[in-house]
Amino acid sequence: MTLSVGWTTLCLLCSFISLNATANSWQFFIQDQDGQPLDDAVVELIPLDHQPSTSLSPTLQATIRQQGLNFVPFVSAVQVGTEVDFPNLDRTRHHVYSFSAAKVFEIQLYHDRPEQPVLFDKAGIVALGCNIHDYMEAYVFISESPLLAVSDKAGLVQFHQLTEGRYQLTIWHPFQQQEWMPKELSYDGGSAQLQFAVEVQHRPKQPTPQRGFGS
Ligand SMILES: [Cu+2]
Repeated sequence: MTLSVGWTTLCLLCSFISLNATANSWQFFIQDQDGQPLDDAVVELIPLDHQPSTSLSPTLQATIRQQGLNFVPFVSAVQVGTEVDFPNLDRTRHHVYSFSAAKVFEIQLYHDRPEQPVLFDKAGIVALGCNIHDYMEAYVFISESPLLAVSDKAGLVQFHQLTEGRYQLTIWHPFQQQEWMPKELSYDGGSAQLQFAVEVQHRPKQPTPQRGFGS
């Protein structure tokens, strides 16, 4: 396992711990600046020496629910070409929109399920809002690479069946304090855990739902 570049200040703690668990896998452990596990961090690997195996490609469909007057999940990571469904599980109506360059759209006031999913056809980051509930927010990270995942409550992300070679690593979090500088990693087989720290400005991401006038 080798690393080929220096780390920026964002990488406060980077280390490799050998695992003997699953073969050909990388586990990423993402922490905040205080060493606490950080969820909702997107980890993107772009293979630099080969085309990603098609067996790694996710199904190009995803779902972001409107549930409990919030978006669930808060952060999604999808490959370019993914169709995202926005089912409304609440009894109130929502009006989902994005002004982000990667995808400008709106789904006018609706109940249940919108007529069609939204196609995310360009790489980038989309911030979602709701016209009825101003506090509602969520994010979609869209990548050309299928090697994408969002860290869980334990700050963990796993990639299996990796091919040996160089990868460009990007980590993104909606509350990050600085833009992440992509890093080059080299995978030479086996299994390992990689730890990275991201400096974030903590704030509540699921504020107490307030009644909108669409209620
Ligand atoms: Cu809403």
